[in-house]
Amino acid sequence: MNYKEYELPKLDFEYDALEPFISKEIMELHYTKHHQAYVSNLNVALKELKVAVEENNLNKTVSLQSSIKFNGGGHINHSLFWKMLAPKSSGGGVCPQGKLKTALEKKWGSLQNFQDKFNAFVAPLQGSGWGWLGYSPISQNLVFHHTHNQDPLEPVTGLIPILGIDVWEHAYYLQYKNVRLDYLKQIWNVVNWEYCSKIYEKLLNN
Ligand code: MN3
Repeated sequence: MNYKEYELPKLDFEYDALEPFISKEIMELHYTKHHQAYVSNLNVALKELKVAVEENNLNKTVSLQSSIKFNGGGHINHSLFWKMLAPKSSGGGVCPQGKLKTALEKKWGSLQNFQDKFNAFVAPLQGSGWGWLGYSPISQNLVFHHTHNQDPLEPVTGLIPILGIDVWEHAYYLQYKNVRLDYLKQIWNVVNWEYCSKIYEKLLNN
């Protein structure tokens, strides 16, 4: 059972590049402290899992699952999140094009209405979690979903993430205080729709 330890992925932009919508302070803490902690704790849990499996220690093996789900989910979710954001100067906030644009407009009428409905769906999420625009391979439809804590969308629900927004307080509190909806309204300015559109087109072509 050999494997490579997980690492923090490289960011495609500077910490201050999403300002004024996401502050440098939030971005730096979020990436270097929060995301790093998920990666480090995942590696610790996997190291312990390796030993537990080799020792046929089933109690220990089972007890490690929640840490792997939480920290592994945190790593999956944040790695996606950084790709799904882009500074304005690199196309952040530019409306989706192609098939994703068509699908969003077909279902929600307009991009603005889609964003309003997404915000209204995600803002009331109790506690910490993520808001998602997912693709259901079964209904072949775009759907809203939210997951709690660091539950990653695809492994937990089977939906494929097209867009994921972190709504843990650490993602916005230093700038938007307790007003999660204000953060959600502003984040559309830095959504990397080009990246999201590529995921969607790839799914349709498979
Ligand atoms: Mn986070």
